[in-house]
Amino acid sequence: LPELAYPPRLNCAAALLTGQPGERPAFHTPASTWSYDELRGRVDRIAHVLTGELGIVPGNRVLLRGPTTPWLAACWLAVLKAGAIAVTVLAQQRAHELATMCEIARVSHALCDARCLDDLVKAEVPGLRITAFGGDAADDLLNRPTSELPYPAADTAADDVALIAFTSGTTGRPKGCAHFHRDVLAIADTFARHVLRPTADDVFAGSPPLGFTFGLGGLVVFPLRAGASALLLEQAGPQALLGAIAEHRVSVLFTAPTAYRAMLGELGAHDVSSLRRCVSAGENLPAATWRAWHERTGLRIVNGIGATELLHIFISAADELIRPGTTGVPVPGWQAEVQDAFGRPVPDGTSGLLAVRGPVGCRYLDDPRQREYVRGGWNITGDTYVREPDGYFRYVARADDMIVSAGYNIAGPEVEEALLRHPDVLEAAVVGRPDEERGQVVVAYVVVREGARRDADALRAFVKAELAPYKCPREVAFLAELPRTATGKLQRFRLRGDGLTG
Ligand code: 3SK
Repeated sequence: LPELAYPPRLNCAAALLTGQPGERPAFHTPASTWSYDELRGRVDRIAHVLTGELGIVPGNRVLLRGPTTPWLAACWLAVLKAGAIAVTVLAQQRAHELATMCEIARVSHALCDARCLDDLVKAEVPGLRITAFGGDAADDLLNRPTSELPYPAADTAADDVALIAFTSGTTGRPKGCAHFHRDVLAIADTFARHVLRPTADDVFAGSPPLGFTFGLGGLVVFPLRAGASALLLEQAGPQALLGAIAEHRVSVLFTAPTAYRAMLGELGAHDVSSLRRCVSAGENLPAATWRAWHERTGLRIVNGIGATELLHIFISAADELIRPGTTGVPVPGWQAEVQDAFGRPVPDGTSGLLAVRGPVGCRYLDDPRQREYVRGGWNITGDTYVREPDGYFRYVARADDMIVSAGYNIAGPEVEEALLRHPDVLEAAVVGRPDEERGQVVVAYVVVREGARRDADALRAFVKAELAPYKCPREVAFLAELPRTATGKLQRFRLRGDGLTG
């Protein structure tokens, strides 16, 4: 196993911004390029504003919200460089969700792209100090009076918390995962270094947002650690990705299986000859998708499984080691096994719970579910897996009630809670139904109050206003009652088929 020996005092943002030639590109957008010198200058200016005018001190939790832009990435780096803790959330998340996350992470400040301020303001987080960036000059972080001097990085310990990332829980309440400064470098020094093997000439791009650690790693941490560059796209749908790959000569692509399938339908005359690595994670990659992409492009997709709890990918394979239909083998630095419910390894070829351990661990913020995730020194990811006799890990299913739709993890109970806030809804159960295109789609079963209308469109619109749109049920079916056990527990498994009608 490779040694990951970091010094006891470590600021990962300073480490990620050191050593690259100043004139080399760091970030591109469709319209501009930031050199490493420009990036370093902007990060330092922001860090001066944070610790000067905004009064942020090491350990403060700072919410970051916005579409994927170099400004958002620079804010993330500045927060860490100043020794504060970055709490990244998705631009699509609504006021209700933001309020919960701010409460869990005890957020004191927010840096928010001026275009998505509304929901954050609506969240009415007590005492939250919101600063906009990217908007009109008066409010812009970079247009505030500040020192032009380099910003000396905060003297953080390697195991000081650098970031808090959220994952939806099966009970609906999101879980905040704390990760250290050394963890940020560890994901680059394990998965990226040993599987992607990037060079300074690589151009990274992809669809996952920076509020999802899949995107944070693939579009910020990995390229900077390699002295490479990243193309940051606000719109990163399959069509936009294909255009951008050709125009910017993208060489390392991060996206989900759904996007690979969608891009296959659009490949046409698009030139993808610059691609060297295509990474797929976020949901299981079917062998058929891998083969179709390989046939059309000659490229071997690097499949991987990662988790917010463990920051990034821990099982994968590259090049000739890739075996379609499997996820791969533990990334150097990581160990994995398949266990039974009592934490005992099961024989190869038998399905069980995936258990992993390595340089990054799960640390939920004040959440009893920590005891379920970390057992006997292993992280139990909640996935059912088989290890084949040759040591390759094959995905079977999610072990819990999470719905995985187009790469998004969606907790059914969270959607149920949103539905139950509608005055017409008496009971609700939300499950994932298998779907060829998206892996699963969200389906809601609803019992309405007596005399209330059964209006599926109205309920869908209601949920869309409460939660990020990707959590909105594709279908709402109405039942007279929900299936329950004798003790009153909801039997979700009975709803997963198509078997019930109202
Ligand atoms: O949650 C995931 O699926 C994931 C995949 C890759 C990297 C990071 C994460 C959180």
